[in-house]
Amino acid sequence: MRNSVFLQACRREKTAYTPVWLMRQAGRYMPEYRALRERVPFLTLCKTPDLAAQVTVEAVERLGVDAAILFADILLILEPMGVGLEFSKGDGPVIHRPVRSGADVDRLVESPPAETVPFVFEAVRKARAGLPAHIPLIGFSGAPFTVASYLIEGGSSRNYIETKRLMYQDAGVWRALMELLVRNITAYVNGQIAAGAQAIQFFDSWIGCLSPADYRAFILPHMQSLFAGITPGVPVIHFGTDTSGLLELLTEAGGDVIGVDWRIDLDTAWRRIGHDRAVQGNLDPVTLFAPRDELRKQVKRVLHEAGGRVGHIFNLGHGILPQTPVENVVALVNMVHEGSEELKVENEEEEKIP
Ligand code: 1CP
Repeated sequence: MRNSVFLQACRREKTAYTPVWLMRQAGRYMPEYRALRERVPFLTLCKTPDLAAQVTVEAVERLGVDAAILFADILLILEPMGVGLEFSKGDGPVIHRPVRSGADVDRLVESPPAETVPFVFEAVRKARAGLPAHIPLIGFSGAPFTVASYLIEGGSSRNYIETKRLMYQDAGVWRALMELLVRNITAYVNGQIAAGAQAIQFFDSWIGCLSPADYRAFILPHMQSLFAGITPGVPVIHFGTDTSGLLELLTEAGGDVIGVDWRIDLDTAWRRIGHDRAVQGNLDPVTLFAPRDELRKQVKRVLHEAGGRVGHIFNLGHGILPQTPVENVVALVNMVHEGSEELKVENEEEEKIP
């Protein structure tokens, strides 16, 4: 397993080719998944370890990617807090009793994930057992801000008005909420690691709505304490979108690998992050709707920007969209593998030129 290309890249070791996996690689764009979902509601699927493991493993088999990501959701940890989680058809997630005040934060139920979401850890064990030995399993959690945004807004949001209102209104309440989420998320991901997850990704999907000054004041210390609590030896990927204004701060917060979206060139991003960290990204998910030639051109551009340096994990800049044609996703994985081997040969030949 030490020789898995994905884990090697996380550790910034030399790899034979550039590893690739894709956020949301198991999900609605896959006919097999849609067929399963016709029979099983989403939350039931997440709570049935055999099925969650099956979906995790099937995506790897279908795509030929270099890592698996556990089938679960960042919102699963909210249900045991007593806020009423529902995935309604079409409208996305709903939190029935959103948190809007200090009294609401005080009412949040805090209990060990091993008791409240044992099905996630069981899914990790089953997925690990079902995967080929050389394919690592990535566990994950939402990061505190992104999780809090659902908890406070009551669902998806555009402007995060309630979240920021709470953040600006009462520093003590905000801190209490962040500290509770950090404790909970730490136990949750360490539980996944104990069950067999070999890397962890923190999804801070909506962090890009914050100014750098607000990130520093309201988020950075909590992210640092989150990273400090993770079981050592397991690489952690720190992912966000719309983070072009925040890359230095995300790096300061922590992570062995920093996720980069497509709104910035990968080489520019990597320079700002520093070449002493690995990076993951950063193709626009919508290029998967482009003709093959354009897709290939874009894949080559990203690989070129990575410059054959150690520590690049190819991914999209955000998750695969549900309408994406599966065959284009398979083609992308092959293009990354072939393109990075070609680039490696070119680089080696250049080195030989006196
Ligand atoms: O209808 C369905 O089948 C449900 C769709 C779905 C799926 C397939 C949801 C509901 N969650 C998931 C699985 C999921 N979610 C995975 C595992 C699959 C994989 O990656 O292969 C992961 C890693 C997530 C993480 C997740 N959930 C994020 C972070 C990633 C991202 O896209 O930024 C977020 C924000 C969520 C919340 C969520 N879950 C589901 C919905 C509809 C939403 C809301 C998204 C939004 O607010 O726009």
